[in-house]
Amino acid sequence: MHNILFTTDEKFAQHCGVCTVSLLKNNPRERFSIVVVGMGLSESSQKNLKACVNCFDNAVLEIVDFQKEKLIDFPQIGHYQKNIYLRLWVDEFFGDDVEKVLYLDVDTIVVDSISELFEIDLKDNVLASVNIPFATSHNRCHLPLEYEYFNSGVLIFNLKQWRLEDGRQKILDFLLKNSDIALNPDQDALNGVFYKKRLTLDYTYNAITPFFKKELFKKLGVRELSRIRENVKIVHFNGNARPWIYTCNHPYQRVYFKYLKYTPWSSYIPEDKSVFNYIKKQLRFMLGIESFVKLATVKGK
Ligand SMILES: [Mn+2]
Repeated sequence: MHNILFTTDEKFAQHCGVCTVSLLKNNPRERFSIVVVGMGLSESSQKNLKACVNCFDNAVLEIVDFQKEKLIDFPQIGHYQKNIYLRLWVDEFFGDDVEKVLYLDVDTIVVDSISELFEIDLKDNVLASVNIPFATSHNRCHLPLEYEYFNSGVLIFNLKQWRLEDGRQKILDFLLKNSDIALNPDQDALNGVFYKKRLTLDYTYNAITPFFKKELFKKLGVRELSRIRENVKIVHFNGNARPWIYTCNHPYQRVYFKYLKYTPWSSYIPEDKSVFNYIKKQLRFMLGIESFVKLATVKGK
């Protein structure tokens, strides 16, 4: 049984459902115990999320209502809501016997088997995560230059080590000391605290938006970029690349909508869907002003 953690608010419940379906569709031979943590999720969202696993016999989904009082000591930084911190209670959402938990941001979709992730020996590392190429965030999280900065949207927690090291307290200490500079609060803190105690996963496990842009990450080289695009396992719609917004031209937008069809939110229509915007979308490619690449094939069962 593999353990999965999602944290979501009401607005992202639909995307959490889509990600859940994508995970189960592409990993039919694995068994999953999924925990979704939210603060005051509506009855209908809870019902809908549970319905997402109904047509799969390899998963159970449990919803945990997080008590907001627990967040009292955590600083509110920038425009970020405090609910970004919920994942830090990962040790409380799973039993004492659980050693490994895969945390996924709800703005991701799984498009291939990720069974290998659960076979990795984490040794005494606290985390496993995926680097952001060419990141320039070292200074603000006191990260030595010889270490790479990682994205916190896909994380494997080694719960044994997390408990041993009192991960949540260390992150809180870091945030209280650095609240003026932590631009991406939780992500900066995880980097700043655990850079020596984490494993690096391949880019294909957290393919953030720039991997699908024509001009960004070019320095990685054509071959490496195609390898990542062709072998992607988890697509992360971070930044402004929101596939549920119609005018987004991310090549995996249609895959998002494919999995949406298997959720109770299947009748969702983006507010900005119109003939005018359809033409605009196509024109951007025709005029060569679209920043996203167009892929001949996309993954995802
Ligand atoms: Mn994200």
